[in-house]
Amino acid sequence: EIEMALRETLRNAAGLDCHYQPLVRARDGEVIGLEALARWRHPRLGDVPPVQFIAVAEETGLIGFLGEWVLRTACARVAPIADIFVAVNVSAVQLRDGRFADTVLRVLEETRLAPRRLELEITETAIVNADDVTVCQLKRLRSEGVRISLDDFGTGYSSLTLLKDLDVDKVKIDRSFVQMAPMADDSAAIVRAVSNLAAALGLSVVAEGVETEQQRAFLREAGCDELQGYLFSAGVPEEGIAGVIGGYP
Ligand code: G
Ligand code: G
Ligand code: MN
Ligand code: NA
Repeated sequence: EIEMALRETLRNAAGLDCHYQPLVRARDGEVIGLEALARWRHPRLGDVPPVQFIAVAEETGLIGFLGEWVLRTACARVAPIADIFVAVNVSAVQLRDGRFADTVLRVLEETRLAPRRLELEITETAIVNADDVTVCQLKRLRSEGVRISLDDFGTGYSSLTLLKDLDVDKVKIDRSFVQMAPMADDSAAIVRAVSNLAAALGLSVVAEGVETEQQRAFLREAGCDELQGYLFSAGVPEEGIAGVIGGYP
């Protein structure tokens, strides 16, 4: 039933929406980016959680359409906002389609967003299990200036030593580690280790799921470059963007 409803929704984009959550520079609290988060409200099914409809879209081959809709919507919305980048989540299934890189580059042209202002968030599992088509497309997009970030880092099975071989610019430390640090010593140690290694490899580090000032202070001290979480703002609809950009000193 979700599949039928999703097909119908994608045909006219009704009920589909894109929310935006700020990414804050750890050093001074300036908002430097916005992560696009897909939302879907169906008249009968109500609010369907993204993990659920994205899984359905992946299984049914609808993810290409859905992903392109989110990408175009988010790029168009953020392009006119000076000095802010947009981060868009990309599923492993999208990357295995050989047309993906072309689609991204076309959307950038259409929306007049400079490639450097787009960041594609790929999960750790997708990158580690990347096939040739995926690897090739990620290289091409990076060579055009698009940034790649490794989402939910720490939840997969990759090792820290693998980081140096991956074609990525940024690592997003999963919120499960962020939220246990600074209270739990082992999580704090993981955050410090990832942050130090990433710095040594020239990668930026983002901490996700920051909810308290105590976490913020710890993460800044641990060397994270960017912070994201409810402490600053949850995802907001596009009308709310003006209210969440600016600074969180
Ligand atoms: O707020 P949140 O519930 O939006 O997101 C839940 C999960 O869904 C996260 O892992 C997030 O990365 C994923 N997600 C949200 N929007 C998109 C999207 O447009 N595409 C993909 N592939 N994943 C998304
Ligand atoms: O996997 P991904 O990082 O794309 O997931 C984004 C998800 O994390 C979204 O569902 C978003 O609503 C959620 N999220 C963002 N900030 C916080 C936070 O501070 N705490 C919690 N619990 N969830 C968050
Ligand atoms: Mn993400
Ligand atoms: Na994440």
